[in-house]
Amino acid sequence: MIELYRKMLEIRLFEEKVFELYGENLVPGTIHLYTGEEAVAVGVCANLRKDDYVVSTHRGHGHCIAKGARLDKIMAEILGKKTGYCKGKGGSMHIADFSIGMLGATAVVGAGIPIATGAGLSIKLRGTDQVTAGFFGDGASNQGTFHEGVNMAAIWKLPVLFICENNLYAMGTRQTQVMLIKDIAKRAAAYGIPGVSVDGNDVIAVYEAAQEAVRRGRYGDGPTLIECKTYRHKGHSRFDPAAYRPKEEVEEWLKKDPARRLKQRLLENGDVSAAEAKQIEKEVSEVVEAAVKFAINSPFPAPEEALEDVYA
Ligand SMILES: Cc1ncc(C[n+]2csc(CCOP(=O)(O)OP(=O)(O)O)c2C)c(N)n1
Ligand SMILES: [Mg+2]
Repeated sequence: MIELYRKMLEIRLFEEKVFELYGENLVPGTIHLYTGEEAVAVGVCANLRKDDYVVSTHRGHGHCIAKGARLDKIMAEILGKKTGYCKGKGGSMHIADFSIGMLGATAVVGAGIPIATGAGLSIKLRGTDQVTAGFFGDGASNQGTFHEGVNMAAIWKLPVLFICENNLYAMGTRQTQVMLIKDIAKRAAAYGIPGVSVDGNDVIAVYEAAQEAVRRGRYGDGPTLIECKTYRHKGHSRFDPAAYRPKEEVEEWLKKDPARRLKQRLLENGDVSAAEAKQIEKEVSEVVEAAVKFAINSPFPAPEEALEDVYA
């Protein structure tokens, strides 16, 4: 549980830095922060092995960090530096690291779902006991790719965890405006697979749901749909003030902050003392600081490198 807390904190403090650096005009392109949703990535990825796969989204920093990617290389990538995961040419929404099973992110909403299915098919064809976790939003679950990707994984019993991060909004559109159902997990019934809705701000609840889904995947029982109910603390992207959200709703969700909740639990159970919690915070913030330093001091790629690593 302490490790889960540390990981959530890593994502939180890392993104606070990204937000700051964006304000200083050091981040090319836009950013979509994961702040408030950390329990989803951390609870799921804590069940994964290094050789398991993750397919991410436009809101992907948390997935990368939870899967074990290096903070300094993610930060360098976000700042467009040569030392970044994609040599600074991918940026915030395109971080990949095949050596840890991070298959990458995509800015195209819903496009990662069939890729997760494809990774599941590759596992089945190779006959290993790996699994794939594909993350996507509530908005993405309304795309045709969701139906196609989940149905195919279901009929072929592929080892895929479909993780729907239901943060109640797709940009400024509320879930209730575009769906007549409340629980997206109910859609699993249409494909004959298990679907569960969990409190996505409770890292232990997410962990336990993912544990069962991973077990199913490894034993050849097929995919699972897990809907994690959560909330993004910030707007959709950097410049969205999120004026479409009622103030009381935001306040309600801020009270359910997943990192603070776990810290509270650890303190109440006596698993960590206040001093130990402080020490963890200090250590994490030092790692994040080092990542920022590394990224800022790294060079940009040279103009003549622009067409390298491009496939045609
Ligand atoms: C195919 C496609 N349509 C629209 C967009 C513009 N867009 C970017 S993010 C987003 C909302 C996605 O919402 P959701 O899937 O719930 O993920 P969240 O941002 O809430 O994490 C939209 C519509 C896009 N990038 N790709
Ligand atoms: Mg959403």
